[in-house]
Amino acid sequence: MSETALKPTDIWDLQHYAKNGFAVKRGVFSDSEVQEVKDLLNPLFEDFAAKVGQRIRDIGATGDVKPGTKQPEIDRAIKLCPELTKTSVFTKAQALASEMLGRRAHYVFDHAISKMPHSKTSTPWHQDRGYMKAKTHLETVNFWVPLQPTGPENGTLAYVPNSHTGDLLPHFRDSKLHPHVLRTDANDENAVFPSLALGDLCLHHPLTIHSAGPNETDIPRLAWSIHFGAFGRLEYLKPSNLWAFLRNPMTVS
Ligand SMILES: O=C(O)CCC(=O)C(=O)O
Repeated sequence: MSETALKPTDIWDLQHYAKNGFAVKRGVFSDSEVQEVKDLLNPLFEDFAAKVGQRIRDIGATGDVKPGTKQPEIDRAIKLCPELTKTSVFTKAQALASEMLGRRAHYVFDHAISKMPHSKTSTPWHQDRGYMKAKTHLETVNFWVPLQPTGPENGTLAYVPNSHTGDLLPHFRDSKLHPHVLRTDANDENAVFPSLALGDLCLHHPLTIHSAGPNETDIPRLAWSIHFGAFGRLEYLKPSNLWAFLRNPMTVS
């Protein structure tokens, strides 16, 4: 584990992002802005087992394990709770994405993940683009907003610096893991594990290799990921993506 790449108090720096494929921005949100999102997301996780479906799953709940007890996850929480788009967390992240893209950024995708207390479930190394069918390219900026202080002890996002400059790597399913989960083989000897205070965020490129480990603490580790791109969800319809879809129908995220 290396913290050295994170020594600057604020690596919100487009050069750092361009070089490493991720960045951390400190103190973006107030406690009440974070709380606002928690108050909207937490009810979505209630009675979780009854809600499991295509976009709602617990990747730790394999075999007899009850969904909701390990790592419940909700794709496109915004569809279930449109008020999320009115929160400062959303609008500030969108403004930062616009700064990065050099033009107005639009929503593409979001998901919320609650790593339950003492959940040993990990999110294996992957590139976000690995979850799309081959040749589907969305040029997004992918934010990860932890809703409590987060570090290696409760499953912060870990990054392999500079991994976004290579190709999309092969991603595999693993019979020991939940069927939704994909993993790639990563050389993680230089991986960094940012410790984030309440109000900090990190963001990454869709090809940056990242993962999240177990939660060894007594409280859930809730995080909200939001992806923005210059064309929003319309980018799925650009000819090369439509062609990829027609050749190999996918579940559009
Ligand atoms: O929050 C997690 O555990 C993993 C999130 C992740 O991989 C992502 O948002 O891309």
